[in-house]
Amino acid sequence: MEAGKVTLIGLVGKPNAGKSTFFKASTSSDVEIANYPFTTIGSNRGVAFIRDECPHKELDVKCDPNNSRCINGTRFVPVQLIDVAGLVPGAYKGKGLGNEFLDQLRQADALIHVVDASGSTDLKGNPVESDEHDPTEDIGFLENEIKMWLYGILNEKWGSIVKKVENENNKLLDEISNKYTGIGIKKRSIKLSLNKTQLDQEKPSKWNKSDIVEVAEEIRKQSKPILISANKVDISSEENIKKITKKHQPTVPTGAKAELILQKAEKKGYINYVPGESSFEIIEPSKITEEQKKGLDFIKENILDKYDGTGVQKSLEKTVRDLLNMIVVYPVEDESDYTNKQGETLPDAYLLKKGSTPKDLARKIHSEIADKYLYAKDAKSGRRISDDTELKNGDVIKIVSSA
Ligand SMILES: Nc1nc2c(ncn2[C@@H]2O[C@H](COP(=O)(O)OP(=O)(O)O)[C@@H](O)[C@H]2O)c(=O)[nH]1
Ligand SMILES: [Mg+2]
Repeated sequence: MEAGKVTLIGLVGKPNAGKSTFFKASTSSDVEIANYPFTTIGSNRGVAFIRDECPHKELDVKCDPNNSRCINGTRFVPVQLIDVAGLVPGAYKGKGLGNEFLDQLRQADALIHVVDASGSTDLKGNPVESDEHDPTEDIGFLENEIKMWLYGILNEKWGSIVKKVENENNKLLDEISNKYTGIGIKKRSIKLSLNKTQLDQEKPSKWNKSDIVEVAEEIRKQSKPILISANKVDISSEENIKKITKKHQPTVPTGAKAELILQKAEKKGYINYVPGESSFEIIEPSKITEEQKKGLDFIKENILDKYDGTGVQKSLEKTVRDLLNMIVVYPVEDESDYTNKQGETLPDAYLLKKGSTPKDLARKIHSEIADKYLYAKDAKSGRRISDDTELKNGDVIKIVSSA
């Protein structure tokens, strides 16, 4: 993992599915962070948050968060979100906004596919009679677009790949990795994918089109894992939600518009509500109109109670925790009082892949600290830990380096 690289989630889907609503609901909450590690963030790029229990409670200290925020013992760890340009069928052939879409896709670590679960928009996002369109069609369509894009990159150079492998004894893995370097697909993902297909890696000249497509599909699964937000639950049939969930895992029933409405009501001081929670409290019933009360009751009954929240925060957290397999780790420089050089307590929270070691954490902080890594200490126990220790969620770690 590169130093300072922030996890990036792409919101994808056809027009009118609710991507921008989801984006706004995840990136415009009042949770501001002082020094977040991103410099420029364009109109369709924002910061969203993953919640973690802040170790300050367990350690009985007061924290001074720096790259994240702590609210009532919950740490909000930043990730980046891109609202990817609307996707239309045939994007991989350069149709519509295809190329812009693919360029943004390239940068994403994982995707949230926002699906209009109500079936009231067709495959291109045009409004149709409610429930006329089968939303499960959208799932295959999006996977196909990405798969065919990856296939196209390989297929274009297949002749030269074959030559390099069969005449020059190069490894197929290396040749395919070279073709995908610009897309940020790791060699490890390609290796896993190739092995899974059981195709003959010594004889790529024998492969037909469907073999290359099969490899592209495996690489898509490895490098761009997808979570589905079955959006517009407020106007969707339960049957549609079930159908989508059956076809794709993970799927999270979502009400992006409801999330936005709750946040607005919270900002106006009508309710107490924290994004991600499954309930809210009306602060002053006399302040809201009968109409507003009805709207809030509808959201409570049909979304929050039924699906345990609006699903927006859950989609983000499931993507990071379950699809990307990430944990939160807290590096410190003084393990006796959990501070950095400035004396700030538990200043930073980093997302790392499960299975990461202390050296991976060092790499995430700064390449120089990794290069001059000596050893690490678990601040909670005060003990030195071995270099191959797998870090756990909530660990507080001191890296000792000669940097
Ligand atoms: N009923 C309902 N409408 C929604 C929901 N989320 C988004 N919409 C509506 O769907 C339309 C398209 O939303 P938008 O976010 O612009 O979709 P995008 O084209 O995918 O970015 C707008 O009219 C939204 O208000 C939802 O959860 N429920
Ligand atoms: Mg939009």
